[in-house]
Amino acid sequence: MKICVLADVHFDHPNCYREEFLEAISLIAPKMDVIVLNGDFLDSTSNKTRKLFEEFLELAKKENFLTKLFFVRSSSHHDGVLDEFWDLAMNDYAEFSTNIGKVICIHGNKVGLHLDEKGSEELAAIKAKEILIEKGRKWLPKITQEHHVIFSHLHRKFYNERKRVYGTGCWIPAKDRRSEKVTMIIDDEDKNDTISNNTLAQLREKYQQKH
Ligand SMILES: [Mn+2]
Repeated sequence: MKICVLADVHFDHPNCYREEFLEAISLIAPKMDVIVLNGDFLDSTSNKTRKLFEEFLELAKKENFLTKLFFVRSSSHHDGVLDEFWDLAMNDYAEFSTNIGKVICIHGNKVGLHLDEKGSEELAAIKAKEILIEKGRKWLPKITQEHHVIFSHLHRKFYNERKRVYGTGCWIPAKDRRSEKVTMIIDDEDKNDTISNNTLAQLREKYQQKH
């Protein structure tokens, strides 16, 4: 199974790297089974946002990946417009059973993921996973150590294979530029590179049609 996770796109944000995002999604889409947009796909709830979103859906339809899209909701503040598009595949999380175990994608704000003063994004995410294992949430499946948990929201790329906790980047300017324009790909049949964070250059290398 091939799953792609893109998050914190903030598609209608004036500083969104929209062209690069569209290039990334167009490059990988033909090879993916599912494309998870893990929250904060949109930034505001204006009419302009609605129009841009409709344009994105048109493009997805034209390029035949509309049915591969799965939207994970973040907050009504950012993703409110999504609720008007009731025919899209959407939920507050996305869970998959793969050859490497269960994978769950959540937008961190929904489970209280935040950065405390001293902590790092990665530590905060590890802690958030531990709390989920301990206490759970009514609206979430039961989460165990074995789950690979993919958190968005902090706009920070990290990768902790041992703890099975991962952070996605964002498509607007970030504190650390290495967290910008990152595409996470899970390919449970690729033994060498099962979960990878890819820059646009790496995507071009891997997925561009060779002529
Ligand atoms: Mn965000």
